[in-house]
Amino acid sequence: MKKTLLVCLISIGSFAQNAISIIPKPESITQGKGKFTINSATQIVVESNNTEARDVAEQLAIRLKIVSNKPIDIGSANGNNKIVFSKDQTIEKEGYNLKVTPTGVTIAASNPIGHFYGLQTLLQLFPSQILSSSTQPNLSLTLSECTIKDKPRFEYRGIMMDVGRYFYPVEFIKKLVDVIAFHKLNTLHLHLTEDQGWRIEIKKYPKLTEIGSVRKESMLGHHRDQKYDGKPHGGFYTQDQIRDLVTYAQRKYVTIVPEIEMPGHALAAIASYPELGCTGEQYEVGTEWGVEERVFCPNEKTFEFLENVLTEVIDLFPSQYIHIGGDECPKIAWKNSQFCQDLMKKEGLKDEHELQSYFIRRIDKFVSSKGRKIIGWDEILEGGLSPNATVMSWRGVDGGIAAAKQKHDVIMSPNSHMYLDYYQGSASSEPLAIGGFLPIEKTYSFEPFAPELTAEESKYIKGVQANLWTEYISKPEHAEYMLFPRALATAEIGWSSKEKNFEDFSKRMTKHFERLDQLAVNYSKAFYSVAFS
Ligand code: TNX
Repeated sequence: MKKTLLVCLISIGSFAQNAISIIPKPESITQGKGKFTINSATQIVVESNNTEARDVAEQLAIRLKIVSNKPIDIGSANGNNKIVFSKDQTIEKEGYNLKVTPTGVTIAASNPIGHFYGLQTLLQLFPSQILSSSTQPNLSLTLSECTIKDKPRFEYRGIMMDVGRYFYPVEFIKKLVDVIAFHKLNTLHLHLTEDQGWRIEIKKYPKLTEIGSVRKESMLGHHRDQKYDGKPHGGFYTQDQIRDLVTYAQRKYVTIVPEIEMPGHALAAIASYPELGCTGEQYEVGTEWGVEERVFCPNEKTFEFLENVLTEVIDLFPSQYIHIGGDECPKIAWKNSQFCQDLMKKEGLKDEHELQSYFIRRIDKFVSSKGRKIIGWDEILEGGLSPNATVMSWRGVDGGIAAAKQKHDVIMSPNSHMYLDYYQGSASSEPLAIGGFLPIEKTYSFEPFAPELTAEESKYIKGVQANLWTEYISKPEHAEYMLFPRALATAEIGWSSKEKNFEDFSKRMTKHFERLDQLAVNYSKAFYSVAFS
C-alpha cells in the first residue's frame, strides 16, 4: 500500500516536472510528442529584419551564452536547427504564436513586443536554470514539441512602486523592470514625490532635491499606533539616471509612468519653496506617515511651478500617461486661506471639492497641450472629472465604475485586492505592515470588469495595477518580499483570460518559485501557511 502511494507520488512529481507551467497562463497550449534540442549548430534567425526584433533575438542569444558559455549566431540560416523570430501581421499587437517542432522554434508576432513576450514564454519552457546568471553545465536545452497561442486580456498591466516614502536605488528599479517584464507586465508607475521626500532632480528648482529629498530624524513618526523608524533618510534620481532607466525599461517593453503628486502629498515641495503653500510659512520635510494637511495652494506661483516641473518630467519620460496624484487632499488649508476663498468666488466654485477639480483641470489642460494624458487617483472625480483624465481606482472599484460610466478610461487598482503593502500572511509571523490582510488568493480573485458595467462601459477598463506603498518598507529585499508572489497574480489578472482557477495557479506558482530563485527574487512563502494551515 505504502509502495503504491510512493510510486504514485513519484509519477505525479515527474508529470509535474514535464508539464508546461507558465505564468501568466497563455491563451492556449497544445503539446506534441517530438523534441527539439539546442546544440552547436543552432542559429537564431530574425525574419522581419527589423532592429527592435533583432534586439529581442540578442536578448535570447545573451541568455543562452551566459548559461551554456557558447556563443550562438544571429544569422539567416537555412539549416535544420533554428530559433526563428518571424513576422505575422495577423497577430494582435502584444500577442505571439510560439511553435516548438523537432527542427526548431518559431516565435511569430506582428511586432517586436510580441516577440519579446514570446521569448519570455520560451524561457519558461526550459528548466529554471536557463535564468541563471552563471554557466550551467548540466542544463538541458531540450524542449518538448508544443504550440502556444497567446495575447493579453488588458493593455495596461502595472505595478506601482512608492519611492517617495523611501528612496530605492536605480539598480533595484532596474531589477524590478526585468522581473515584471518577465511576467508580461508592461507598466512601472513610479510614485516620485511625497510629503516625506521629493525624489527627482528638476533643473529649474534645485531646492527640491537639496532640501526636499532629505528628511530629518524624528521621534514623532507613527501611523495607526505603529512606530516609524524615525531615522534620517534621503535620496533622489538625477535626470541622467532617469534617462538611463527609461531607456533600460524600453528595451524590456516597460513604460515608466512618473507621478508628481498634487495638490496633496506635497509637503517636501512646500518645504523647499514655501510660497507653494497657502501660508507661506517655512515647513520641514514630513517625518510622519498619514494624510498631511499642508497642501499646494492653487495660486499662480504654484501653477507656474508645476508647469515647469511637468515640462521637465514630460521631457524625461516618453510615457503617454503623466500621473498627477490627486488623492488625499484635505481641504482645511484652502478653507482657512483668504486667497482660496476669493478665488472660489471669482471662478464661481461652490466648494473646495470644485476647487480641487479646478486645480486638476488646469493641469489637465497643460499636460494635454503637450500631447500627453493625465491619470490620477479616484479623488479626481471630486467636483467633476476633467475632460481628458484617466482614473486609477484605489478606494475599491466604485471610482472606476463611476469614471467608466462617464466614458473615461480606468485602471483598476482597488486596495481590497491590489495593495501589496498589506499583510499577506498572519501578522504575528510577518514583518510589520501598514495593516490590512491580503493573501495572494484574494489578489488572484480580482475581476476588473465590474458587474455594474455594460459591455460598452467595460471597454473603458484598460487594465490593472498593484501598488506597493512603502511607509514600512525601507529595503529592496523587503520590497521584493511584499511584491512577490502577489505581483504574479496581478500579471495573470492583466494578461490571462477571465476564467481562473486558484488551485491551478498555485501549482504553477510553486514551480515558478524555482525561477524566482534563479532571478534572486526574495519572494514570500506566506502563501503556504495561509493556504494550508
Ligand atoms: C493611501 S492609495 C494612499 C497612500 C498610502 C496608502 C497606504 C493612495 C492614492 N494614497 O498615500 O501610502 O494608502 O496603504
